[in-house]
Amino acid sequence: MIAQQPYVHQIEAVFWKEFNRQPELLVRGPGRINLLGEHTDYNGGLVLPASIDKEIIFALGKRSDQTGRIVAENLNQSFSFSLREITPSPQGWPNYLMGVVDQLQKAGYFPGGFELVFGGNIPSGAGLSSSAALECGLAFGLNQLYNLGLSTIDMVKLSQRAENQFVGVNCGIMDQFASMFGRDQAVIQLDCKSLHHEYFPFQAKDYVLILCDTGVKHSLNDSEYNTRRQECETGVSILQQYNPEIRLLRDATTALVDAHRDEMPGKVYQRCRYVTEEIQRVRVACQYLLENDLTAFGQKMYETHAGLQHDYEVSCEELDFLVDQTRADDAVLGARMMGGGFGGCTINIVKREAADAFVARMSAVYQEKFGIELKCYPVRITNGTSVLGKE
Ligand code: GAF
Repeated sequence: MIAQQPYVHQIEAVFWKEFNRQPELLVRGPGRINLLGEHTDYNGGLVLPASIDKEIIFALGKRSDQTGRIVAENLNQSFSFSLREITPSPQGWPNYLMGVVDQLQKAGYFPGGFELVFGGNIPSGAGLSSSAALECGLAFGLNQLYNLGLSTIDMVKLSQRAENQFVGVNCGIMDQFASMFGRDQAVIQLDCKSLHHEYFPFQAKDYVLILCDTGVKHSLNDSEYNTRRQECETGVSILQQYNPEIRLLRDATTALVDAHRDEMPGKVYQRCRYVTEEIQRVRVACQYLLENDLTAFGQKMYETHAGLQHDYEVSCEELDFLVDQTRADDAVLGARMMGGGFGGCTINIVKREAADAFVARMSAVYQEKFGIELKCYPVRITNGTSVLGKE
C-alpha cells in the first residue's frame, strides 16, 4: 500500500462541498514510466512499462439520473454531460472521461449517472500518461460503482479505444495497460500482439528512478507520431511481398529488414531497423533484470536513446542534451528519452546516495543551456489502478 497524499483529503473535501455528501468510492489511477521498448507497442512488439506514484485520485458517487457531473480539482473547472447524448467538448479534458462512457455504452455496458471529483500529482505535459490514468481510473470506478462485470483487460482495451476514437489520438496500448496492470516493484514485459505479460523484478534498492522534465513539447509531436506509424506500415507492406506471414513489424527480425534494405525508402528502413532492434533489446534487458544486473540494463537504455535519436528521429535537442549530460556521471547507470518524443522527460537510473547531487547538477546545466527550470521527479513503481486503500 502506498502512503496517502494530502490531496486525497482535499478531493474528498471538494466532493463534500460540491455534492453535499461523502463519495461512495475512491479510486487511484497511476501514471506510467517505460523502461525500454519505445514505439514498439503499435508494431505489436514488447514494452517494459510500470505504473508509478504519480497518480490521479477519483472520488465517485452514483446519481439517480443520466447525468455525469465532474469537477477537475487541479484545474478548478467543472463539466456536466448527459449520458444519453455524448459529444466531444472543446474544453479538452472531459473528452478522456466522456470517451470512456461512450465506449462502455458501445460495448453494451450502461452505467448510470455519476458525480466525480478528480485530481492528483501527475505533472501535466510531462509524458507520464495522465490521459491513460484518467481513462482507466474512470473505467475502473464505473465498473465498481455499477457492478458492470468488465475484466481488467476489457477496461484496458476500452480505455485505449476511448483515446483512439473519441479523443482522436492514435496511441498504442502500452499506457493504458501499464496504468491498469502495474505491480509494486516490478516492470511489466508486455507483448503488444498477444497481450501476454510477465512481471520482472525491479527492486532498485540502491538506485532511484529520476525523471528529468524538459518542460518542452514540440508541436511535431502528433503529426510525427502518425508519420512513424505509417512508415512502419509501409515497411511491413514491403516485407509482406516476400514474406506474406508478416502482419506487424514484430513478426520480422533485424536480419530480414536488412535483407530488404534496397527495396525500402531510406527512412522506412531506418524506422524498421530501430523497431526490430528495440524489441530484441527488451528481451535481452529482461534477462539482465533477472540477473539483477542494472549496469548492463542501463547500457540498453543508452542504446535505445541512440536508436530514437538517430534512426527513429523522435528526440529533440533538449532530450539529447539531458542524456548526454549523464554519460560521464558514474552515479548514472542508464538514461534515455521516454515516451512519444519531441519533449517530455528523460528517465534515469541514478545511485540513491548521489540523487540530490544529480538533480542539482542537471538543473544547473539545463538552466544555463536553455534558460528553463528543470523539474526532476524521483518516482517509485507502484501497483496499478485500484480502489484506494486496497491497492
Ligand atoms: C505514446 C503512446 F501513447 C504509446 O502508445 C506509445 O506508442 C509511446 O508513445 C511510444 O512508445 O506514449
